[in-house]
Amino acid sequence: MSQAAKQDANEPTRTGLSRGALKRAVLDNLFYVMGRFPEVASASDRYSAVAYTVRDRLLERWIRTARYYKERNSRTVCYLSAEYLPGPHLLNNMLNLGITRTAGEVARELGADLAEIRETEEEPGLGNGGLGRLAACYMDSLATLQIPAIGYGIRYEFGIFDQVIVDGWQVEKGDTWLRNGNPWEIPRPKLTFPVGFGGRAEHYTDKHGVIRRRWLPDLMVNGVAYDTPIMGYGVTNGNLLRLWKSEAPESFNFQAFNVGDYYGAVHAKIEAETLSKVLYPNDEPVAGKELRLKQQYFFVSCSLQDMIRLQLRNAGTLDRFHEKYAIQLNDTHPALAIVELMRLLVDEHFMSWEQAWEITRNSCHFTNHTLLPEALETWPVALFERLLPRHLEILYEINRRFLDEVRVHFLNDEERVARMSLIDESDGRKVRMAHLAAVGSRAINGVAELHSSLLKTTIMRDFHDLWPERFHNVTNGVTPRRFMVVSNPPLADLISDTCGHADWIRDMRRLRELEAHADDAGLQGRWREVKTAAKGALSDWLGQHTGFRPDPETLFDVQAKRIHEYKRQHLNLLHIVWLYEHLKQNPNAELTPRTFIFGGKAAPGYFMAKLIIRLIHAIGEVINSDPQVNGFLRVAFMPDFNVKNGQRLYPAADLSEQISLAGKEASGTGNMKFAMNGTLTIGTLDGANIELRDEVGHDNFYLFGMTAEEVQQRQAEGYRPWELYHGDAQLRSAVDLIASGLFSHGDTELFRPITENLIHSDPFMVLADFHAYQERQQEVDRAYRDPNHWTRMSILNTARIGKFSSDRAIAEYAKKIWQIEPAPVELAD
Ligand code: GPV
Repeated sequence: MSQAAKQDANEPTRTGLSRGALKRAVLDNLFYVMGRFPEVASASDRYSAVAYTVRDRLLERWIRTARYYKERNSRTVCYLSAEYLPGPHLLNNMLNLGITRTAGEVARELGADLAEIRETEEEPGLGNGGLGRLAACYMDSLATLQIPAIGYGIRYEFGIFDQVIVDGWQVEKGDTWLRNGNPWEIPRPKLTFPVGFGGRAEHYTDKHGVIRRRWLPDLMVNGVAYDTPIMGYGVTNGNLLRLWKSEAPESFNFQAFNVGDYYGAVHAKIEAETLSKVLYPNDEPVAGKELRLKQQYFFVSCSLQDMIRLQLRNAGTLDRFHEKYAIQLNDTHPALAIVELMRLLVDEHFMSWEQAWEITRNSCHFTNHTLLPEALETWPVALFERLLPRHLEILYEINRRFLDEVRVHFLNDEERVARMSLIDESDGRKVRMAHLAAVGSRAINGVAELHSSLLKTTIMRDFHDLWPERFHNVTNGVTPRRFMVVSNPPLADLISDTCGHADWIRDMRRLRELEAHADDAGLQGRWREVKTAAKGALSDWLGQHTGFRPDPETLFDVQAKRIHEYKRQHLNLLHIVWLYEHLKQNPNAELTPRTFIFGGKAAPGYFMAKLIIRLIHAIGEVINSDPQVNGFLRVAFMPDFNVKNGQRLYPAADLSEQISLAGKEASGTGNMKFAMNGTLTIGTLDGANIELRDEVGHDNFYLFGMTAEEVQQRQAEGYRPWELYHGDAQLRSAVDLIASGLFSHGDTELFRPITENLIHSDPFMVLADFHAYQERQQEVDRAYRDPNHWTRMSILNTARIGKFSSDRAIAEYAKKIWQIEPAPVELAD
């Protein structure tokens, strides 16, 4: 035996990182955990055996971290989010542990293939889109920056639906991500908290003769903790993602047996378990759904009870709760935390209102993620009262004190008082969750410069007048670990090779070192090879899954995000239709061959979004089978866009479409993921696009369209899309071609809702921006024909994207919002 092999043999099977230790562990896990031997193991067994092997290694670090944080009683960030979209864990955890290469070798030695094993993994789709993915990026950066943090959320049994396409329509399929088990989570059956619903509040006299108020719920549910370790990259720190599953309390059955209502007991049990069953698949507005409010209260209450338990264990009192915890509310979905924390402190821990409010207001911080008025959460007071009667009383008391403050600050302004109230009295009584979040938080932030400044002048204007010091901006960021290193290893290797180090993975500003090589013919050649290979891989995947394999030699123009009218997939489509017509009329037109690729899910109840998916397919069907244009123009749709499929898309894109109407997209984060992978952007001055363009350089970004200010002005003047339609022959013929039935086998009804909407109301001003968009696209077309110039721009996009690392974003939250310091954990040997 060689020296190295001997060392390997001595390494512990559950923690060792050597090849020998890993190999033994995989075989061990296959045998003892999966109950299989290699010859009969399925791909899923192999995946699980490898996953358990990685998990064992995480656990060691994770438990060390937990012990260290506990000993130091470290200040801790508690990120409250109804959604998390972590994506597949396996490769990311291998990367963070630094064992990707060794693991690949071990797999080969065992006659398996890491690429095949990773395909087997089902991702936890516990979110809809940007907001949930942002939470996952932030968990990654918190751990990497060694900041103690717990992510709290819901362990949905069914995450976001799987999208399949049938005859060009989206069909939703239930997501059964837990079908084959989940090696990454550790159930904590003993760590449960009771959560009440309904009933009433009453007065009682405590043992000191003090009259107090309490809540007598009529339904109890238990929240059980499921923990997933989140490792930092290249550090020992491992944080905790703690998701709550709802269960019926055991006592249920017995109670019912005693009174003989067996059916009632079983029914109540099912109702309790329904709470965490399914994620609401709407990425923005969810109208008045009782179950949704229950979900929000359920996870918020479990999370706060857990924090209180930890603080009582460590400090014996709750007086310094706000020094121990920085609670971050990811939009208003967890805003009930403000009321629930008040209830727990006052009703259950007998604190005075004043002290409880001081603690609450100093613990909570609120991030807003949208300006869309229809997406601002409100709950009918009647529903709120039925589910949470005691909370409504507390909310009224918060409101009473708050409105007094407003009156004193702005004398004689009852209109303002009505506007700011936590209760909207204008149209049925409703609780305004954004107002609650603002009143109960120390800090309020938007997610891009433009968004944060619009917040102050639009939906949060009155609050900004009252408390200007509470307002901040933290521009979103995404993790380079997942969106570069895991998604695009050849690009990561090329960058490390060019820079002579891999430190950029934790210090993204160092990508700037690439700039010096942007014109280097050698780098440009390799850069193109990497991109072309990624395009080939994407083409193969699309070929297998849709039957259409795009030509990797064409320009890949990609729009991948949730389908929404404000994101304007239909602007992209109008341009494609115009191009098609143009090509038909000018067969000799000089044009860069292009493949337009779309991806994205529509909310199941969002009719227009679903029709847009249908239209993408309809246009694709006609164009792709028209030999007259096929050298130049193709349309593809990637079904089931999720984190895993996104990882195939970002590396392969030449052009990224970020074309929302200015003022509508709070930030956008896809824009960053594409640019990191050397994709150029065509985009509006919306959300983080503005900052992205400033960073990568105006010459390396295809800008078009109205500014947010121009949009406001135009709307104020009265926007008349039909005039644009009649005044622009090219625009008119593109719209007319859709209306003509060309793309619907002569059916002139199918797409009428889209064309009529554009001509007569066009709320997202597609027609107003069409011309500018088309012109910019022509410029893209010309630029792509000069490969050296294009590649230079591509390299510069990657080189200058450093700002958009979630590490930068989290460092800003830590400093400006949370006032928290890193707590580095050492891995002693
Ligand atoms: I509010 N966002 C989302 O995905 N779901 C929501 O419920 C809400 C916002 C998105 C915004 O639309 C994006 O602009 C933003 O980049 C993302 O949240 C993360 O901040």
